[in-house]
Parts: sequence; structure tokens; C-alpha cells
Amino acid sequence: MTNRNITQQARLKLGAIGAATLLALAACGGGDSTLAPPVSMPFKTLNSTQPIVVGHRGASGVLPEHTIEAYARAIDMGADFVEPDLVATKDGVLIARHEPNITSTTNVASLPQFASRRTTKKVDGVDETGWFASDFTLAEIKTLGAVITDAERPKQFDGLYKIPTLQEIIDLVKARRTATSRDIGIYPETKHPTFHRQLGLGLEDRLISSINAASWNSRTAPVFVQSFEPGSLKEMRAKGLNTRMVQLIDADDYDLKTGKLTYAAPYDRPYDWTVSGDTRLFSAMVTPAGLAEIKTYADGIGPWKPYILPIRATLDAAGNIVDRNGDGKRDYNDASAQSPTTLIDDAHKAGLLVHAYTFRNEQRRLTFELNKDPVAEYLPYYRLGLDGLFSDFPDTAIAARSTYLKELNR
Ligand SMILES: [Ca+2]
Repeated sequence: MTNRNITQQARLKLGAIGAATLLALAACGGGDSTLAPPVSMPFKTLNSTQPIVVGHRGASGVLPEHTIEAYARAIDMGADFVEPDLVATKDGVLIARHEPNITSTTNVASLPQFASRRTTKKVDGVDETGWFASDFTLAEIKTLGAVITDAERPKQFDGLYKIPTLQEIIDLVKARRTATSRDIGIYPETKHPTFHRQLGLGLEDRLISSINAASWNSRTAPVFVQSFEPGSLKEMRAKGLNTRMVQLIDADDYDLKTGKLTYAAPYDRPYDWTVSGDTRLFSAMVTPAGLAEIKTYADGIGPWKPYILPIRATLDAAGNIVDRNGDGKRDYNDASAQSPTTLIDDAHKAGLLVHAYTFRNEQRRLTFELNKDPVAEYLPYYRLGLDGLFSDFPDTAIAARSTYLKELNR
């Protein structure tokens, strides 16, 4: 390639300002040999570094979630962090599960020796029936097999992999850090902290203890600690946890007709707010006042992604969703991402990182304009300066990030 071609290509990529800079450089130097390579554009992230990819429950799109195998696969796919959700066993060991109720994520319901453990418990104010991690010792938990929960995902690995402890996940990540020289980290979440505290199985002290034992209790450690309950994060900060922390921000659903998020219990507010009589909704957290409050105890927010790009459908004259893809159904696949909210900018102004959840490949989860391409979903978020994201398919997130890096000449 000639230098002339480099200049033309750069002009196309950079737009007027970048091309003008290159032309000025060429004019000053007076020779082709002085031409600089295309100028890299800056990241819009809070710390001006590339956005991180978090393997959500591991590579949970392809292997049963929250298993060593799923975390290892996420790391192999290029994830910067792996995300263990934490619940406690009867003997007080932190294990990786999305819910205290392990009915849907394990084969426990098919094991006759545990049939009598089936029970009903109130989780965040809602009665749930099934098998609960807190009724099993770690030794018993280790006899279970993990299963994949999404019917569209591969089932052939069901029952083959065990439920890992937090310690086993830390050991995996440390081994992979050494083997790859990559800066891989963990992104643990305290799950239903109030529920566990009421059982006498508080998660916070146990998590701090594990992080201390790993020599990772610092701001520069490869650790983000996350929770939906502010009280859990505040407790850990008060007890000496120095890692970066992220306040998760949920909602119940979206109304495709209005493009607005909806708030129904138990996804209306953090459960510790419900217990303490605080009647605000999760939506209070994304206001300037809410962000300023989060900044007093956390380093970032983890919003559900429609807080950044609201999703809305087109309506016909009768007020019904238009079946834009012509499949006879009127649903998410017919809706579109709307103009972005100011949340990323507002959070950055408050000094907070923004890590959005959750990105998934399945066609039923993609809006109309994405044209069935899951990579395309990530790009507007990266371009807005999102600091990181959670994906069930870290390889897709990395592929999209590579596309984005090329846009920035990086
Ligand atoms: Ca449709």
C-alpha cells in the first residue's frame, strides 16, 4: 500500500478532523516517510480504557452456567472477567448459583435421595417451592450436576459438571492469569443478601474473607463486587472491603408500547429498601441524586441495558404493535432501540463506571433493526462510552469490541 492510499483510507476512517491532522503532518514533513499512522480515536469510557467484557455466569450461552467449565470457556473466549453469583450452603460455604433455589439450575429434582428436601421458602417476599442451597452441605452440593436453563441452548452437557465454590473459581482465575499473562478478574455478586442474613448465613463476611485470602483486597485488584442491595455493598465497605464495587440497577420489564421500564415486585426496588420501608424504585438510582448517593459507597453502576437504550415498538392506528418482521407475532423482535438516555454521561459526570447487562445471542432477544445479528447489538453501547458489559456469549462481545476498536483505529 502506498502512503497516498494510507492518507485516503485515513480520511475515510477519521473524518475531517483526523484527516486534516494527517494532511498537516504530511505538509510539515514534506515527505512520505514522515506520515504518521492513522491517529487513534479516544475511548469515551470513564477511565479512557477499552470497555471490559464480563462472562455472565461464565460462557453460559454454550455451557451450564456457573460451572468451572463455563468460566474456563469464557476465559478462552477472551472475557476480561468471569461473573460468579454467590449463595451460601448450609455449612456456610459460598458457591456459585444464580438463585438460592437450585431447582432449575441443577439435576436435584431427579435425585430420590433428596426428594424430602423439597420445601417452600420466602425469597424477597415471594414464596418459592423447590430445593435450596442453604438446606444442603457443600458435600451434598458436590453430588449434584449443573444443567443449562435456556431451552434454546445445548443440553448435552447437563449433569456433567459440578457446582463450584468461590474458592475454586478464584483458583481457576489465578491459574489462568499465570498461564496466559492476561489481566483476568472475578466479578462476584452477593445474591439475595437480606435472605441469607435472615438465615444466619450472611454473605458479606464470607466474601471479604475469601478476597482477603486471595490477597485481592485493593482497588487495583482484578475484582469488582456487585449487588442489587445497597446495604450489602455498604456493609462490605464498612467492614474493610477495598475492591471496586458496582451497584446493580434492575426493573421488572419493559412496556414495548411506551418504551418505558415497568416496576413490579420483587423487581421494583432493592429488597433491603423494601424491608427498611424505603419506597423508592430502582429508577431513583439513575437520577443525578441517585447517582451521587451511589458514588458515596460504590465505583460504578450495573444497569439493565434498556436504561441506556430504551426499547419501543411501532404502533398501528388501533394502538397494537406492528408485526414488522411479518412472523405473525407482535413482540420484542418487532421493536427498536430508541435514542439513548443520558445515563452513561450522567454516571460518568458523577465519577461512576457503567457496566450494562445482559447481552445474549438468541434471535428472540434481538430487536428488529439488528437484522438477526447479535454483534450489531453491542456497537451502539460501545460507541456511547459504556465501560463494560455482561454477556452470555463473551466471544460475540469480543468480536463486537474488535469491530469497535477498528472504528477507533486501535
Ligand atoms: Ca413479529
